[in-house]
Amino acid sequence: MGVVNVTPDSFSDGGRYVEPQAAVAHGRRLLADGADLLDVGGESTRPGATRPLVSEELDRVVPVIRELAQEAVVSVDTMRAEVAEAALAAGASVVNDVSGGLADPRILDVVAASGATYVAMHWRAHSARMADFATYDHPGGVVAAVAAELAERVEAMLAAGIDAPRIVLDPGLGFAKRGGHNWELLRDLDPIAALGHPLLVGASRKSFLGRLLAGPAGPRPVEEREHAHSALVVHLARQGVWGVRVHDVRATRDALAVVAALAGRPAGEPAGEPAGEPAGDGER
Ligand code: PMM
Repeated sequence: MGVVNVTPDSFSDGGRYVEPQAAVAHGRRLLADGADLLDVGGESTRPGATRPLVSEELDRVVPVIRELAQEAVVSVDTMRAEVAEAALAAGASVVNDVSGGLADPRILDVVAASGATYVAMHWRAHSARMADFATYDHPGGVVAAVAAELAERVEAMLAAGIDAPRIVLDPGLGFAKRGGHNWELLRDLDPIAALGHPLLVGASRKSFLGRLLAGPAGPRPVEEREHAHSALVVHLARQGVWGVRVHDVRATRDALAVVAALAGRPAGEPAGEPAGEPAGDGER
């Protein structure tokens, strides 16, 4: 899942694709790099962010989705029913809701009525306050707490009429989680996978990677976290996650090609040569 943030203030790429044509061009680059779907969002969820007006969010995402949906599978990254509805009408077929239906419960009805795929992320509070909610005193720690809270959300989705096979779950790295929480979740996704839905994971460029790679000057800058992220992609692919939400699709495809080659499977479309081809290109 390639990220198209149509926002002035996302932590990883804020302001670069606010103009619709820049966002569309970026989406096309991600497709050329091998993205399977494009996630178009108009609200930054960086810690402390203030929310845009509904009208601003609509103005940001709808024109971009209308264009990209003609050439790609598009998801809309929104917590708002009204935006989800407009995005689906513009051609999106997936709703990626970082709040898992908690921010605007009516979104579940919109998704149910449309038959769209629904990505439900673990979430506790809006970005301005989420740091206050990063405590997990469940006896099984953060992993059991996230699995239990996602299980409750699944109940609400099913009650709203969303078909079980259309539900994808996401542990919500960095959302009401401290660095250690993210690593605990990445080490043990099994209790979440055991809920019986495909998993999506968004680790790309997040601050816990910046802190992992910190040097004397402080955390590693956002755009220099890609190698560490590729290592995570290998880890996640080997556990069979359904998707990874990423900013650098090319690097991700490369990591997935390595995983496929090691498993003796042909790599996905954009990557590499068939296994067993003789090395005749002068390279080692
Ligand atoms: N992270 C961000 C935004 N949307 N959606 C899902 N499903 N999972 C995530 O982890 C997630 C998300 C924040 O990252 P960005 O500001 O780099 O887009």
